[in-house]
Amino acid sequence: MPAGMVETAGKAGHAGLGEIARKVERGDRLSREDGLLLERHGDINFLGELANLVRERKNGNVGWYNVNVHLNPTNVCAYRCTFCAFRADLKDAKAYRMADDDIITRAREAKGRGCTEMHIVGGLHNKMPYEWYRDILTLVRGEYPRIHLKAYTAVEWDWFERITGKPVAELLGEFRDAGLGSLPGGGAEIFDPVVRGKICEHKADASTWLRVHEEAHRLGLRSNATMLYGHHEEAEHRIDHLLALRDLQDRTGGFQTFIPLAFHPDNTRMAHMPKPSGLMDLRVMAISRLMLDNFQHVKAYWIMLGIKTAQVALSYGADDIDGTVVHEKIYHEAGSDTPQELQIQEIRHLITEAGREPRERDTLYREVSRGARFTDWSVAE
Ligand code: V47
Ligand code: SF4
Repeated sequence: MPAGMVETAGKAGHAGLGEIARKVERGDRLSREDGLLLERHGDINFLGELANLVRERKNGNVGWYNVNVHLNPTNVCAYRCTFCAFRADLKDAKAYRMADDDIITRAREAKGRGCTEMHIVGGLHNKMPYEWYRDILTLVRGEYPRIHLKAYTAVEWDWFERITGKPVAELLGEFRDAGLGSLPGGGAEIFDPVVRGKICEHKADASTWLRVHEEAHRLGLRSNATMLYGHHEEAEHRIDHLLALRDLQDRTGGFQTFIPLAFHPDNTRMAHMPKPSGLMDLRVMAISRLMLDNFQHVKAYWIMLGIKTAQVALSYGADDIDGTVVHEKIYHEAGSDTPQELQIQEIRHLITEAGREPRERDTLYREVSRGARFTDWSVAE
């Protein structure tokens, strides 16, 4: 164990921390008790140093980013998560549903910007059949066949199952034929049933969320995982959430990246609550990196963390800051003040300034090279 870590473990003042540092140094798995000890007694320097060790062991000095675009086809949603500033009822003034032509325009824009990925998520529209969601993929691919479609969270897949009566494996297969490339990690929130009942009582429960991802992995589709923190949850709920993800990853190996999501209270029914602090953001990032020993990547989603924290997070466990993220709506409705589009040069500069080597990836973490024209891109197989 590097000498500095013994010192910071000592300063943090709990005998068990030294043993945790030794385990991380050896590459041993941390237990639930270790996770709780880190939550309760690990100081930020100690957590950061340890998480950085794992981050560099797994990803060297690379800071990954991608060039992507978001599509939120509708904000009409049958559910009422208390943390959601995005949703609308069908008749609300702010309710929208994108027309096919608008979707095609977005696909054309994505092509013109050289995007390698479109991230598609939205509300659970109570009047639209599942075919509408499926055909969005067909429309985008019709316009821009090369783009990777990372589409629909486990909550949406559960909704499609409910409205069609078809098993999720069949739906995933059908959507894959329409162009589905992978699943985003949203909808996981916090798995604990009591906290989940407070913040998203209608949503697919933990076992359903995990089952959908397991089915996707079984079919060879990769997916991401998230955790929403900084609301009603306690340390033990965060640790148990991470352990449930780690268990599934042991069985399938299908997760690519983990993304901790900081709660943004503005314009939500939880607007009275404070935002998680910068310190909490870094602590959750570091502890996630330490507990998820079988995840290759941890993402500091700059849209939600803010650019400054995302930069620092690259030394607290994160190896990826996501992308240029044009047209993101979910966080911006909830008070995120990051610019909606961060240009590539800026992203590369942010990563370099953080002491990391910027590297563009596609959704599946293959390195992307650009030709003389930015829109001429290829991936290393
Ligand atoms: O599940 C919604 C969160 C998620 C708020 O897979 C909020 O690469 C904070 O999952 N405050 C959707 N969080 C976004 C998501 C995501 C983002 C970036 C990359 C990937 C990926 C996935 O957004 C929801 C929920 O947890 N969310 N409202 C809010 N007010
Ligand atoms: Fe609907 Fe998703 Fe918002 Fe929940 S978080 S209300 S499921 S749009």
